[in-house]
Amino acid sequence: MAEPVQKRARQECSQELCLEKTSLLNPQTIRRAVLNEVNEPIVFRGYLKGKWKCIDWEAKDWGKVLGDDDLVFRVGARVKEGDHLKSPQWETECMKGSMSYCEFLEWTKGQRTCTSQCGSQVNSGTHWAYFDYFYMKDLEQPEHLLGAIDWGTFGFTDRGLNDSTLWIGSTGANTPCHIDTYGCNLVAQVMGKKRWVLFPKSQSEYLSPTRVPYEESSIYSEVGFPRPDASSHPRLISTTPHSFPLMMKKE
Ligand SMILES: O=C(O)CCC(=O)C(=O)O
Repeated sequence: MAEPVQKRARQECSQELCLEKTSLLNPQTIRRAVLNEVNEPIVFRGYLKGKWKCIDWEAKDWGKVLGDDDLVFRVGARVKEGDHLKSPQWETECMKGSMSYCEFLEWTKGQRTCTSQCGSQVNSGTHWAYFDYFYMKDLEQPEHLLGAIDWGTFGFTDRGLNDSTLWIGSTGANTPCHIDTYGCNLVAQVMGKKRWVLFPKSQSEYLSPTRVPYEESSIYSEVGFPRPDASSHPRLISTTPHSFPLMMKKE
């Protein structure tokens, strides 16, 4: 049942700009387009190369930024091939696990387990871990990131570490589908890859919207992404999502 939706979800983003075109754009034009002119996702492929220092960073460079501190990860079960979810893995129902960045990298390679807050041992074959919503200003040494990220590249010179969050996840890490009611987001993929599935606002009703306690600025979908069981949400079939991978390959 989920198959038709997943097939259509492979439709690529309609506003995809590649390096040749983006080098002609200036940051003010981008800002205007993002805030006022474009109502669909825009992907700037290759745009940050040579502009943001951290694009060339490797894991060891992020290790310097993140240090040996314990990072708190949201931990969820990986969905097995062929399985479909009747509902999302709600963030509040996920386990929590603490690891330093270096321990996390070992965990992703299967070299260690992680003890969740409820005492169970989780490994990366059966679970994903997501260090999420972490404000860069709250890093032990945020100065490492000064000059390494620069939203001025998109015309947002007024945005910096105070407004930016860091997300680090393993295979399968995901966030329940939601709409943030406060405006738009800029996302920079600086390492690895992540798939985004975005739905036109006008199709919100097909996604079984619901409110989650204490989440005032977001409306969530009850659909079980990333592997929805479409039979539980028959109106999903009427949606036309934009789906695109963001990928940062190291040369
Ligand atoms: O990247 C994610 O997993 C979720 C990001 C998010 O919640 C957002 O950009 O609104």
